Amino acid sequence: MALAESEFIWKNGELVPWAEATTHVLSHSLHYGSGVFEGIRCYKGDEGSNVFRLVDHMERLINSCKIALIPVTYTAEELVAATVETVKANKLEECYVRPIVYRGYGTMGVDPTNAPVDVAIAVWPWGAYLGEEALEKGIKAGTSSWRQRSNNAIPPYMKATASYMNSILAKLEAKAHGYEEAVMLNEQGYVAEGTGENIFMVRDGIISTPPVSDGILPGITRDTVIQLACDLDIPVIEESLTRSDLYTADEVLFTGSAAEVTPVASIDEREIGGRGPITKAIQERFFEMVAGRHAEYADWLYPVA
Ligand code: PY5
Repeated sequence: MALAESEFIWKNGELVPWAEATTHVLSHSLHYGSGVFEGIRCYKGDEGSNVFRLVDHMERLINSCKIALIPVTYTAEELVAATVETVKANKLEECYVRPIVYRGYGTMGVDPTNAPVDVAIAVWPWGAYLGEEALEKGIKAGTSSWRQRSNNAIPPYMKATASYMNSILAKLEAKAHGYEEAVMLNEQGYVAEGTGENIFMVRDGIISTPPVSDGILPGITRDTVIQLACDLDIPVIEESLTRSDLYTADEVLFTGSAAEVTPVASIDEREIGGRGPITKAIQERFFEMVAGRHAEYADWLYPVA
């Protein structure tokens, strides 16, 4: 599926036409994965468009730079302003937002010190990441034979471009086996996350999700779902999960900025059953909230206007 191109991309402080936002083939990050990024969504509300948890995403981006020792000169506030400028310039009511900070062209050794740090923010319309139907029916998932990188390898805590080689291996393997998404286990064999999503399960009315210490990205949608569940009086616990926990769960769901709240219909041919009542309640509240229909979450919506 081709990308729905927009008009302008913000690059190092300026809006440039989409086709001109290019980079050299000898860019450091292209060879060594020395970049960090974010994935964010802008939703249309009843009173204009809002970028969902924009400040939190930009703060996580700055934290990823910190872990990766990438000396970014923009502050989270400046990147927030640049995002709003980019969404406005492209006149989009709803879009996905992809900020990236990467080591550019300037040196070919592994030592990145002499490579410049480039920053870009692209926006484009992007529908349901795992398909519109998946939001209702759920997806088929499979446990990957590839393990999630440990906290002392490429830390899952930072959203690094390099991490996605791990995700790509797992995603291609899952697809080859007829699954739509992979479940990554960590080196200890506990459930970590999807290739671009966090994971939750429901049993006897209680929601469980792996703790960040099990080696996952501290997802902003994960945090959102925990908050929504608490507000719906559904208990949430963070605990290490095994694949057998998932196989025997009442409901399993993936969360992410791209994937939003996607139910899981089966894992490794064990039927879970698609969107159950708790997933449905959370999903409904999530979509109402991002559309601005719950005043109590107004702080999470950053207005574009
Ligand atoms: N885990 C991984 C490995 C991710 O890539 C993502 C997000 C998440 C969890 C969920 O984090 P959050 O809720 O903060 O988005 N993935 C990106 C996204 O935009 C890229 C997916 C293509 O959703």
